[in-house]
Amino acid sequence: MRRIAVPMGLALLALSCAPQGDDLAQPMGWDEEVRLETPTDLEPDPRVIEIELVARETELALVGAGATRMWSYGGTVPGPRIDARVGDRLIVHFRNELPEPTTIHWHGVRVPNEMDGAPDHPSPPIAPGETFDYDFELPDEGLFWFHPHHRSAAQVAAGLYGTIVVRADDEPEMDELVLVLSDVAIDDDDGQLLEPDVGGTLATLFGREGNHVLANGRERPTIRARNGVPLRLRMVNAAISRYFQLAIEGHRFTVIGGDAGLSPRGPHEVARPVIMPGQRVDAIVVPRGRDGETLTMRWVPYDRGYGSTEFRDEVDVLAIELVGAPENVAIPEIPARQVEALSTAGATRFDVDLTQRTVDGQLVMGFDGVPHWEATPVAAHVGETQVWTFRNTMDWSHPIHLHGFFFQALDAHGNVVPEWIDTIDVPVDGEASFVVRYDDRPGMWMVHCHILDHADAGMMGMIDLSDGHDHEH
Ligand SMILES: [Cu+2]
Repeated sequence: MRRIAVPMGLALLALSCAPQGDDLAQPMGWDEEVRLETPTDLEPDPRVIEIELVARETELALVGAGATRMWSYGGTVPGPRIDARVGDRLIVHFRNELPEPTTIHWHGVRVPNEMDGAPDHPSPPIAPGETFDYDFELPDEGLFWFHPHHRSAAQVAAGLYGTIVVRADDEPEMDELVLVLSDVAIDDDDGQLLEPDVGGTLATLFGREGNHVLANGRERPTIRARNGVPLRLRMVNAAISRYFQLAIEGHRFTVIGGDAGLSPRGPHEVARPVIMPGQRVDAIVVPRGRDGETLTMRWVPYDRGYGSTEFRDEVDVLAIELVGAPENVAIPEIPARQVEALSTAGATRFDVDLTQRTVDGQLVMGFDGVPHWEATPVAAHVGETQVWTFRNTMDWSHPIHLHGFFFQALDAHGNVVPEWIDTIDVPVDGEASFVVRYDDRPGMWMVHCHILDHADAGMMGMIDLSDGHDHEH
């Protein structure tokens, strides 16, 4: 009896865990409350991922017991997690079943311009009932995400966001959780989403933060973690305005990566990582305590301008239930990444003031006073290097995101920081600069504030990247 009991037990364990991709070493059901859907791959070629994706209205019990009418990719919030390897081709057969047009933007992925999801550049938004085939390569490692770029504040706030994990061949083997941080604005009386323009101009200026903080679509979900064993948290901030500053009592985070996979800086410890809207942070925590103790990862108010910290409480984001007596497992060796600093010699320079004004009683935000719908695109050429400097005289920070290209930040002394990123914070009464070199993907590219209320109010510019060939003849 004893001899067959062991393999049977193992087989049962494997049956219940393997389909979800669980590591057998982790506690049973460790990620049950935070598991992200993984879509069915229709293509047998291991280097091609071909999936169907539908955006539609979905009723979900996100908060409390009642059902909230959300918009979702494939019926869940967040939408699916697409798992890939560097160099894979991703084909997404997308169908819009929403009552309004939409697009999908693949945040951080260096896609060809026609796959970027910028409305009318070159394709118009996908009308209700229509389809669009996205098809591109995943050239870089890292955690990426996708979301609409048409009425983005409203559509993302309604639940439209999903993730792509692109793995390199040499990533460390360890316990890992992809964590999609967001929030949702719900009328707690009827359980339904608040209108996207609730609060009017002042709310737009501040950037709307939902009244419920979500981790993988749940309010304060629980994971079960091995006590004293390093846990890799691959985090993306999918909230439309909220900055996530995170803390775990008595613990520190070892940051190993960001927007573009593992960081060339190598592992570095921080007490409270901050993740801007759109940004990714890859960090290891070693959860440790008594057997059965629950640690709590909290959202801590972060000063992103007027009203962002005053009279605000911390919010529990994720509960970590410790399983077993504490072990002493070291953080595994993190593979090194080398990134060369871009040279700013000969770069074209652009200085942009981030602005707000009122036109006919309407709030208009923009670059140098001009909203994106009136802006003249900035000309750029393939191979050109540009240095962009954003100055912020407003009362709120702006996380500026460039589509299609990674860039490198300039520090306070103007030195280039050799790390690829795609979002940079422009603090209150401050400025921020980045250097970008355009590779051979001509087209119209967006650069905008990732507080999506700000982007929709006009804080966005266009870069018209040409390859030097005259397409008129
Ligand atoms: Cu902004």
